[in-house]
Amino acid sequence: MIVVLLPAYNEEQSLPVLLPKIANALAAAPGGYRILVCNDGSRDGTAAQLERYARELPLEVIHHRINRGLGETARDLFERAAEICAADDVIVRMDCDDTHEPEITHSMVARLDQDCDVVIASRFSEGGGQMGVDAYRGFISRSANLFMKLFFPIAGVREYSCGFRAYRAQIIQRAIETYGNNFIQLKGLGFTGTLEKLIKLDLIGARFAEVPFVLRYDQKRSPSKMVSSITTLGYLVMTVLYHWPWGGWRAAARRRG
Ligand SMILES: Nc1nc2c(ncn2[C@@H]2O[C@H](COP(=O)(O)OP(=O)(O)O)[C@@H](O)[C@H]2O)c(=O)[nH]1
Ligand SMILES: [Mg+2]
Repeated sequence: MIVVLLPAYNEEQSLPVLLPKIANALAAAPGGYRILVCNDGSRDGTAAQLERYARELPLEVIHHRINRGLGETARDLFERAAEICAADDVIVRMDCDDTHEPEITHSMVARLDQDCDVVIASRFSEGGGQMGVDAYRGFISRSANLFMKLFFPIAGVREYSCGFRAYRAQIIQRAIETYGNNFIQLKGLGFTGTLEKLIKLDLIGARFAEVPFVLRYDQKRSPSKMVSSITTLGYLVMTVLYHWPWGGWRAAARRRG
């Protein structure tokens, strides 16, 4: 089974485009599929759209009455997925803003089957790229990824910040067992949790690979919700937490063996 996780915050315009695309792409998936959406206190018509699609598709919704941010939303989605998945199921997390094409899921799952635990849809892999990203955002995103590669080198990974990834359910279950609520520790710091998940999985021995992916920012209907100042602060906090010699994440992982 493939379980698709969607964090949604004010995505009434994108969901009616994205959900049918997911259904089309995965209708023939051998073990079937399910969609798990967390509606994170949206103030637009997101809830109504989800109610409508839940009648047609295998769709489950987690509601946050208050907007809690991407970190807490991801935690709830991953914990629920870990609950409903068997060890060899696949968890795919993508954005709700119709910039991640569900079709690519197939190449991600195929790659996952060849001996890895996490497959990243990568703009920086041969054949990948991005459309509709302005020069400023392109520069920021490239610099951020170089920073991450320098401070958190992970074999097989060049794309650190894009949240479109496929995970073997087993590795998520193991991470939640190992870290508990600290699997995503920096919940209040914007989009930092996307990077934190990679690092925490690396520290428990996950194997990574990338498949090429073109980010379709040109299809984005909603304004970006990334607050770059908070996310940058999150990266800096994480750099200290990771490298801190006395009980930092890396030191703790070494102690665990
Ligand atoms: N649950 C939740 N999701 C959010 C929040 N902010 C952003 N998202 C979702 O996270 C994903 C990434 O946000 P997005 O605006 O696409 O960021 P960008 O692609 O980096 O510009 C989208 O699916 C958003 O709906 C939030 O506060 N809560
Ligand atoms: Mg996006």
